[in-house]
Amino acid sequence: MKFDTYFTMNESEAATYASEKLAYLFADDFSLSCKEIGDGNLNYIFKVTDKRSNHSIIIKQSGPVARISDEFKLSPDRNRIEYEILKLQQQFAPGLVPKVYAYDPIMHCTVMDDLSDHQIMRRALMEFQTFPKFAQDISDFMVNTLLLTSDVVLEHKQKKDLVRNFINPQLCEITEDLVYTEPFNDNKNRNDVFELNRSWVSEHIYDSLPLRLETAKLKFEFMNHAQSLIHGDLHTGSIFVRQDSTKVIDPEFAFFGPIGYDVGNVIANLIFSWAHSDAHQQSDHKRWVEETLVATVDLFITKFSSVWDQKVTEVSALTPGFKEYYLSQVMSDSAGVTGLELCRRIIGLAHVKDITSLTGNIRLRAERICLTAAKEFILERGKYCCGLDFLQTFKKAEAAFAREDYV
Ligand code: SR1
Ligand code: MG
Repeated sequence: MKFDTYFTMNESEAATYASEKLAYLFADDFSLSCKEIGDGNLNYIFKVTDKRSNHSIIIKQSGPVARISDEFKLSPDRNRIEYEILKLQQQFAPGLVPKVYAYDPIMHCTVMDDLSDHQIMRRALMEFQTFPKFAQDISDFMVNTLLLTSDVVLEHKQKKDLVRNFINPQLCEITEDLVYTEPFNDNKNRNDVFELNRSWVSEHIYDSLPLRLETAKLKFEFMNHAQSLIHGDLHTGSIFVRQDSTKVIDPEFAFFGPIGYDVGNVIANLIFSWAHSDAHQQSDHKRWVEETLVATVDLFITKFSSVWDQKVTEVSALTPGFKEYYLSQVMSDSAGVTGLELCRRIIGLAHVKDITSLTGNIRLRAERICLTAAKEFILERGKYCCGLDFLQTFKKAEAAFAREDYV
């Protein structure tokens, strides 16, 4: 096989691809096997293993349509974006992303480290595992990849070159539709609402004009605020964890957008984990998630402020009071996005297993707590200054939905 014309590979073709194109990554006497292990919404993930040495690598290939639905026709060029971003993120946040070895612009695939010694964070959290380094690592990742790619640090023309290179219209369109538009509009959408919450969602979400107005404002903020090179899909399915290590994967939604988009995604997905542990009455795990969420926000703020003091040289950004103004905008955006992500994973097309694995009244309650908190995050986003502020909102929503009323 020549692999000089693009086609989507099956397992045996990916093994042949590795032996023809990637032999330098294996010992001389390799004998390869391959398994497709992807469970995401978009791409194919081939794990190629040398049966003799047990050494393995990952080949990630983009198809012309999304796996979740062929309604989404996508340029496989997203693979180039992912490769280039992973290399940049390795520079800004060393050790916190997988190492990449190669990119093939014909076959639209990227070759990277196999992280099989880690676990997908969402799955591990659903088993009530805890990860002591997570808050430190993810706050480092966010501060370093976000602040260091913004105009307050980068020379402005260099930053504009990066903006041009990482323009990502198709994947941004998915986010604009699935996160910002459809969950708040009950017509012409692909929403998938849990039967027992259908009328509640109509009354409290679709029929709320203030919510529609604030989400419209946030949508134009997402589309027009080229603040930093954001990951763009930083949920717990995009994070691999081990007790002593954290790796962020899947940055194909990356583009220059608002910093709060990444921060809000992390917070919302911790809240999904919290709701899952709450549903299973795992109070120790719930407490760990609460502490981790508060620590993540507070560490993000402290590190953002100290990296700002070390790295910012831009003359206007050095004006006294500007750092505090900038950070307060970031926190407000983060709260807004926390609410959006909570809504879209419950109402929209792409759900999360933390919630869909629940059934009956237990799921009804988990969804209502998340959606009630989501409304406050969006409508009152200006009030969030620290981790405890975030915690208080979903604890208040929890208190409003007393367990005995719903189980
Ligand atoms: C059509 S893609 C649906 C979702 O999966 C990705 O992981 C993103 O979160 C996207 O919104
Ligand atoms: Mg993904």
